[in-house]
Amino acid sequence: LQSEALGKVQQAEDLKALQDVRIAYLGKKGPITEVLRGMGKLSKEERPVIGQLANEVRETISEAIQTKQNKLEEEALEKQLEEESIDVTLPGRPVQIGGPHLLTSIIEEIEDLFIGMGFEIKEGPEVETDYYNFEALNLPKGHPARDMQDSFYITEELLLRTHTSPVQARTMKQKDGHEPVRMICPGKVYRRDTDDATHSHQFTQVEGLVVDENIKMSDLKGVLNAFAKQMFGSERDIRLRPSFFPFTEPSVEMDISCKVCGGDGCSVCKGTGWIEILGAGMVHPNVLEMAGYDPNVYSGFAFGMGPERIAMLKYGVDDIRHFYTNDIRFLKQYHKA
Ligand code: FA5
Repeated sequence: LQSEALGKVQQAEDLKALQDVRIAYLGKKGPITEVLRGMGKLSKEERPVIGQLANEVRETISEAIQTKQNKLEEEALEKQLEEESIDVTLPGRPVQIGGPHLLTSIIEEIEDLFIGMGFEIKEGPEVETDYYNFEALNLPKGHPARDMQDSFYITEELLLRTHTSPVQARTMKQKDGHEPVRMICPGKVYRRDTDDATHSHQFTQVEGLVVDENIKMSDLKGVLNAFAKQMFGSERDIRLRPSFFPFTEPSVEMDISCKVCGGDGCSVCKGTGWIEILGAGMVHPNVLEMAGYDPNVYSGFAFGMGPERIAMLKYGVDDIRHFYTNDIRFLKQYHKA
């Protein structure tokens, strides 16, 4: 019996087979248990002899099983280690690295330029009240100029802001009508415009506002000129054209000369040699007054620019929709190394 069991232990190829051998020979229904159970039937003389023998056989088989089990476990571990070993000499798989979106980079660049001129960065809500989006900006209900910015209304009093200008009114309110203001505010805006190469229903703006005693139109021109030269290069000129915004008086639009894309004939500049990038003007006295500033003491200028337009001009992007369709081939071209 013993040599038969030891033979089976040797043959067992894995832990499962070994367990079967253990059950077959040492289990409750195995031959050794049977012998020990039958001890009562033996004579007094036979009992110790058979008992000792049975115990010895059980010990021997049990030890053999244990030894075999250790061996099998060791082998399994070795096999696993071998399979899982890492070849450190293999070349790595390239990892796709993302980067900031071109618009994010442009907005950061604009922020840096204005921070350099002493401006602070402000933020405002994208879901805005009718009051801040229009009324506080000298656009009472029913004012025809509201049609200039077709809006997405949520309720009668709430809408998606159509421009970043409400942050002008919010900032002035915060300053309690007497502290000077020098801020820019970047953010998303929404209009019911039909999407085309130069229009998007959601786009970004960067608002600017300076309020203090003695702020003049020449200050506005100087700041915008410094911004344009730093953003586009010193060879670029700016041009202010008269325009209309209810919240500024006088109002202007700023064009920038078009040399960057090969001169007057380039498509972005539509053959005129100039392209409009922002609206601006001197803050209307009504707007100052509504925000608590005395227009006889304080004056200010404001501007609102479209970073999409600026990025298009700077990098020769010919369709605003490229910014929002998120084709990785387009976005990747503008990732800085
Ligand atoms: C305004 O939104 C004024 N709030 C700007 C302003 C601020 C004037 C402060 C005076 C003082 P306007 O609607 O022109 O103005 O838009 C400003 C800029 O946003 C435009 O020059 C253009 O660059 C960009 N823009 C306007 N509509 C769209 C659109 N649908 N898609 C992409 N960019 C647009």
